[in-house]
Amino acid sequence: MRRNTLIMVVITILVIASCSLVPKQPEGPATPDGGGEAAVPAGAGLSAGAAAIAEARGLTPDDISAALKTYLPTGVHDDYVIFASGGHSGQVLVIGVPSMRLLKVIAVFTPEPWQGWGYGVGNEVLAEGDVNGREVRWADTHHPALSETGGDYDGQFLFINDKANARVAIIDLRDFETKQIVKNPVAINDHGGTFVTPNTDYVIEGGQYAAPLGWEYAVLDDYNDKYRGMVTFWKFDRDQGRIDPASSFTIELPPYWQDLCDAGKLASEGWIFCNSFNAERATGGIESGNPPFEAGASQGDTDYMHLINLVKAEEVYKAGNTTEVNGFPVISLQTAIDEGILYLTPEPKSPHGVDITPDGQFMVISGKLDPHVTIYSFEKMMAAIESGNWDTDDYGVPVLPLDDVKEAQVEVGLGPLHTQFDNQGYAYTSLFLDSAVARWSLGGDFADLHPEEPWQLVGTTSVHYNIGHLLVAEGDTVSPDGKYLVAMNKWAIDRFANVGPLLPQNFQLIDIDNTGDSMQLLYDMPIGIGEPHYAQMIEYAKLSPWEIYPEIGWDPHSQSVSPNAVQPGEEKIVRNGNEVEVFMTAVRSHFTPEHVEIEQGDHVIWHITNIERAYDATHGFSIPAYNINLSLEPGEAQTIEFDADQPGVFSYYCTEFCSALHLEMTGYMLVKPNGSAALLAK
Ligand code: K7E
Ligand code: CUA
Repeated sequence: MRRNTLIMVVITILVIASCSLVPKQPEGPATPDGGGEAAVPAGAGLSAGAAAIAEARGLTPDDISAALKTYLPTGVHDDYVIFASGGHSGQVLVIGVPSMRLLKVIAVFTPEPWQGWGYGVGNEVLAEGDVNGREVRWADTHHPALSETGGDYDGQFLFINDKANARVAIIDLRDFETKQIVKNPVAINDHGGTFVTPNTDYVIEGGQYAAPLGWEYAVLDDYNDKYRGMVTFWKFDRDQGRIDPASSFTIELPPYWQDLCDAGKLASEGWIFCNSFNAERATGGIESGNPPFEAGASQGDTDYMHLINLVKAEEVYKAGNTTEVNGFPVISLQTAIDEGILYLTPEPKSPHGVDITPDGQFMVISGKLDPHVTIYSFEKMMAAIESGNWDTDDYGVPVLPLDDVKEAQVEVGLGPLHTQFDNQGYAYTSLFLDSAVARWSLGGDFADLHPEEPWQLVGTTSVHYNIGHLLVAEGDTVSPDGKYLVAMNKWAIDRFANVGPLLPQNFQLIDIDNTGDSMQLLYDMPIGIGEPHYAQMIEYAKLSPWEIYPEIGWDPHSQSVSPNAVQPGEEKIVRNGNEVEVFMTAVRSHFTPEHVEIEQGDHVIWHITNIERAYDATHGFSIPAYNINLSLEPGEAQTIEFDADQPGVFSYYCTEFCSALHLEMTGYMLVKPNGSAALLAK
């Protein structure tokens, strides 16, 4: 590994040296054929073989350096890992950086056969996400949030929301498995989640489309009175690795469409910020001659950023000053106003998201219909609250005047959406309409880190196409790493081979570690499942997942040894009336027992433990016709239950090619037809 690194460094130096001899290509929108740039000149410092490849492919020096920057020889691990939402696949994607290799798809809200998720195991977690008793086995995941300590990723847990049904899931990063799903009792859909407070005391789930709280009914004519927004604070119990709904609460908000939230940190710790759109409270109805939502919700020049005092809200909740919605404590809008929990301030033109600088001093908002980002000062907000100089909205919520709280505005380009930060005093904003990323300079304490004037556009780079979120390595924490930026592009169009009318999304890796103004595009990665919205990038060294489960007989759900663990030599089948209990082990290359004889109508409880201690020695277990399909990682114990209602002969077998004798890793489940035992006895 050390030798490989050395070789890489030497090659990189050679190539960089050769690149500097070539005039830099002007940056412009890429042409679909990707042509236009000169091929690498002969004698540019490459070996004869490499030069021949470069020439045959028409590679430019930039192409070659991009290839080298992302290439990892076999066995070399990535420096960073991305956790990306899987969009409406309901799952989470794990991607290595800089290689952009897909490392894993984590099953979350949706059954995932290769992980045995939802086919005998995982069902109880999936069932926690049932909505009003109905099975909902998909989700529209939007915003993953890594757990934080002191405002920095700690690599322990991952949270993610389901916009479609207002649910939140928790993934334990010791085994990358989903442990819990909570359904919001107050809201039927969400968007402003998940985000965590700096020590992960709370997981934030903000709403989106206003509706009567508690999934109630009210006609749209009553929108102003009966429809409401909300933000829920889920208390996280780190020891249990679970959200504790009994210590969680919601704040009722006006029926503006809360969009995204972010937790204050350092200077602003204890406060929460949520942007919103449709402060117009448009209710649509294009078919009745009303302005469509897209027009009605964009009439006004401003919407409202919400400032929420979480410290005060927690006090009020703990004092019991709440009402109940579906049995869940809610701080009413009036209480939030009376107690100084909620303030508003204008934000320009249909914004999307609020992003807080690493020091917690500034809140960045981009109006989708405004070419600027607007930067707010936390200090000025606090002073404005202190001064008491404000008007109120229709609901009596104080509205802090924009001029009192605004720090700066930077014109960045068309369709600005989301912003992240690096370690050199720059911010990066995605430009949906321009299909570009804008880099701009921060002010305040960051002004010393870069040569430019504060609050200035420094440069833009084109992406392909229609970028939504972007992410920088640890770029939403108190200490961003810079180095890499990933553009999460909504459209791919011509970037990849045509695979029919439904196209993948395009993640583009950009090197932002260059000093100066260049941002080099390195790599395009197609995302062929769902539409990822947001992602976070964590240093790989911060993760410490298990290689195998800590002890034989481990139950991943409880993260402890299962009382039903089966040790080698303890395999057996126990009958108790018409209940049959199977105690089975799996190891290369056999299940014990290999014959399971039961009778039609028996209730079967089947315990199975993978007793392997070798890294990667996973066994599968499937029973045909009974819809059972497990993945048993080394040490893992699982229990499945079913009624043997179908007689016949069923070969259970291992679904992982685990050894040379994997095909022999099988057994017979013989289900005697009803009454046959009685017949034989005669
Ligand atoms: Cu697609 Cu954050 Cu849900 Cu923006 S969100 S693009
Ligand atoms: Cu175990 Cu194949």
